[in-house]
Amino acid sequence: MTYQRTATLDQLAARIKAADRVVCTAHAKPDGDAAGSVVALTRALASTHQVQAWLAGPVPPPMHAIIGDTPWISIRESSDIPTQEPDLIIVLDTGARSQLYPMVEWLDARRDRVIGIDHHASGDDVAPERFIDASAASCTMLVMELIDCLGITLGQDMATPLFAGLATDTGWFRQANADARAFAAAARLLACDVDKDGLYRAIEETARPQRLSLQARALQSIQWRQDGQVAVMRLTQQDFEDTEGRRSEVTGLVNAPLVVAGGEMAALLLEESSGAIKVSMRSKPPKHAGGDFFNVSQIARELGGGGHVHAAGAEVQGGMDEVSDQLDAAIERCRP
Ligand SMILES: [Mn+2]
Repeated sequence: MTYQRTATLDQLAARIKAADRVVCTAHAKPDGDAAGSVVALTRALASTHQVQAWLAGPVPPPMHAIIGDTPWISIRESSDIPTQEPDLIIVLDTGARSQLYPMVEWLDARRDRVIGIDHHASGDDVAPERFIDASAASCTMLVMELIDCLGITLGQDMATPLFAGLATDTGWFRQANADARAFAAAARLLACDVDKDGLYRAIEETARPQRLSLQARALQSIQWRQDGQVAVMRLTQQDFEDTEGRRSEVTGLVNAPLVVAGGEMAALLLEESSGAIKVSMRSKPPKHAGGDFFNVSQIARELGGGGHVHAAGAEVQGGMDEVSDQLDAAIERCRP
């Protein structure tokens, strides 16, 4: 089944105008774009509808900077779903059943009342009427266009979460998806008095010093393979004990070696409390379109895991040295 648009934004706006009780929700474990989309649309509809924001699964702490004082309902499991029936459910920034896990059966039972807005290239038939635009850098860009279709004036209260989604989904405008349309949207949102520096601080600069201690340990452990193209790092249970670092503070550390010019791939071996080793891998896109690169999805599959071509992982049973050797062998088999 193909994941394509089945409705225009004007048609979805008409569905929203005809509804009274509306639920706005997004993929579980919301990121900046998911939270920003839900919060912006909830605020846009607050004066005309009985609208609820539902955020599924654990909500990462930095998201609270985007949510602000907007009331929201936490859906950790299906029993958290309110009993009052909405007229319309708007699913944002995903159409993937696997990303809607606490709500997917509930949504399936209400298909005729579910609409979707998404910018991902793949998804499922959760929302029969949906607007998909995979060329949009963020879902919040599409929510901004929907707010226009609804005839609602964009205020700072909506522009702030919309900008947060756009900024985080483009890596703060550094990634390839930060195109002319994304910058045009950013310019319009910033003109609504968005405090971008405050948002950056509140979303991106929230670490504890322990994170840097863990990072120092990881960087200290780097071993370069494949003529300096691949960096392999390790973090052991002892490193966590010594630094008082948390598992959640490892997020993003794997990327650090990629600042090196000839470094094409980085891996982080993380000793789990279970004794297994979690292998996280990242690689750079090819220097030129169509060029060679380390396909970490393929390497992950060799290790019994999976993922995307430039971001993948696996959990492997065995000791650190043993798993490191397995990784080396997998890289050797899959090298470009
Ligand atoms: Mn997104």
